[in-house]
Amino acid sequence: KTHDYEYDLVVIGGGSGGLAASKEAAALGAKVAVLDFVQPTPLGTQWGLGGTCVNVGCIPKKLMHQAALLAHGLQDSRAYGWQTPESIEHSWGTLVEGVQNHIGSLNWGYRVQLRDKNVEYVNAYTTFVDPHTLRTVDRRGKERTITSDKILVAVGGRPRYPDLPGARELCITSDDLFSLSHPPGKTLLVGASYIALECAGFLAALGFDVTVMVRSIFLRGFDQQMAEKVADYMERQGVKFIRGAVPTLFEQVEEGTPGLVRVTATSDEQGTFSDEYNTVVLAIGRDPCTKDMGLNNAGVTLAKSGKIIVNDEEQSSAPNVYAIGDVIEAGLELTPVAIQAGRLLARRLYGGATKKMDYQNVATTVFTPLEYGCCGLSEEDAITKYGAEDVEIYHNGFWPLEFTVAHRPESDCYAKLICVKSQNELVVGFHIVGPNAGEITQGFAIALQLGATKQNFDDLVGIHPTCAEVFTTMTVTKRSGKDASASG
Ligand code: FAD
Ligand code: NA7
Repeated sequence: KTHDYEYDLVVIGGGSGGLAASKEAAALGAKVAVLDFVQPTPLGTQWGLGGTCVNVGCIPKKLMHQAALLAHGLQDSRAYGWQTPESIEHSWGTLVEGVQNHIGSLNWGYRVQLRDKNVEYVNAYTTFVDPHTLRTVDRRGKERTITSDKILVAVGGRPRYPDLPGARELCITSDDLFSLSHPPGKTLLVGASYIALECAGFLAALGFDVTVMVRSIFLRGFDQQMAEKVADYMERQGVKFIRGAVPTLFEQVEEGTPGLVRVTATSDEQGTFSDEYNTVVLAIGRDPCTKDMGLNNAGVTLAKSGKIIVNDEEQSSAPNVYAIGDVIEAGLELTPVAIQAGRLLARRLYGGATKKMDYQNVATTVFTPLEYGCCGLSEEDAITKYGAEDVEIYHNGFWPLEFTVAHRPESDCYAKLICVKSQNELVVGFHIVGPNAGEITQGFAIALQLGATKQNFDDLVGIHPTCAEVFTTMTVTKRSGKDASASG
């Protein structure tokens, strides 16, 4: 080890992955700094330490999802005897204030943690000069050169803007939505990723007029039967979908908060058409923050996507430069994945550990009003991997007990297990659309990690009455063609 460098490890990016890695490395005795800088959105939105998840991702999203669940609860409440008025006002301002206050306390907490753990925090934008040398520029334009033995890139990504007139000037993204100072009003979401659907879901539940413009399919990469179920439910809850369409032009009709934007779009079916919205949220994917970082000065190879190519130890083509989180090619864009990869990397670098990050069987949940949780393979991927003949799919609709009294539909919720016949019905895919799918999926994920078979699920005794117990009593295979709808 060369002792000429100022630091053992400099982490670029103070988000989920970067903070976890830096704290772990410092705890193991390394001299560590974290360099984090948030470039404002075109609208000027900015935030504090903690990265995407805390400020403009998981945390505000889940809190607004909770606001949506409460709306559903208020609707159901009358059937349970609560004399809730038919029409109740929702205050967007109160919601945003509550959410932003919580985020503020988290930002503060992260700074305190870094100080307590002896990680130096520098609030500055960082670029590479060479593999061991970084240049930082702070808010006031002050420059500094920093050298480090090892460098970890954990800069994440930011929402992509389409190259269309008016997009940057008139549209917002998830980076602006959760702190929007005024109610969004009539809203268009462009894109059918989980971010688009989650935002559409909570906005509709809060009472806004919501439309989603879908280019092709819902939730690319996810099980398509489940994706359709999620979209179906949203449609019945009042979300409008324009399918097979893309925007071509955004024009200001009225200034103000909210203003009015005319969106022109095209689709095969409708040709060119337009409508006006108070708010347009672009959710068409995210780009890694690698563009102007001088990664080529360090000899770091990027994929076509702009993401960093790493080996199974998160090491880039430059031997002393590592990368974790949303910025790596072929990773998973999820907070716990970034955290786990960061911790394991720090332990390998400074703790003599050898354990590598396992990207298999990572569970995830789409927090649409009716949640969709999954772990393992989609039906499509299972069939590609094992062949249709070797895949056995067990499925069941279910009617949550809490839906009955509230007169909610019997056909909303659905569960599915994907098994490999030739491997003793090893369960390789777990899927559920229903209340609390996130909580349910988290628990069952360990069964998939431990290699559970369908027999293990059958041997499990259920907890009654729950939604999760559906997985202990599945008998109907898709192949049989038998009715798998909820039996009440
Ligand atoms: P980030 O958290 O993005 O942190 C990167 C940091 O680096 C940022 O602070 C950035 O400003 C900074 N930075 C960038 N470039 C530089 C530079 N050159 N110099 C200095 N600093 C720089 N994941 C889940 O697991 N569950 C969810 O429910 C969930 N919901 C989401 C909802 C939304 C709307 C979004 C957008 C994301 C959501 N995610 C969710 C994904 C999750 O937020 C990310 O996977 C996670 O934050 C990635 O962490 P990271 O450390 O890779 O990067
Ligand atoms: P994704 O998963 O990359 O999805 C982007 C969505 O936006 C998807 O529905 C796209 O439709 C749509 N899209 C992309 N470009 C356009 C344009 N130009 N016009 C209209 N619609 C468009 O997005 P995220 O970044 O939100 O998700 C990040 C990760 O989360 C992802 O990698 C998954 O692992 C989960 P398409 O299906 O391409 O037609």
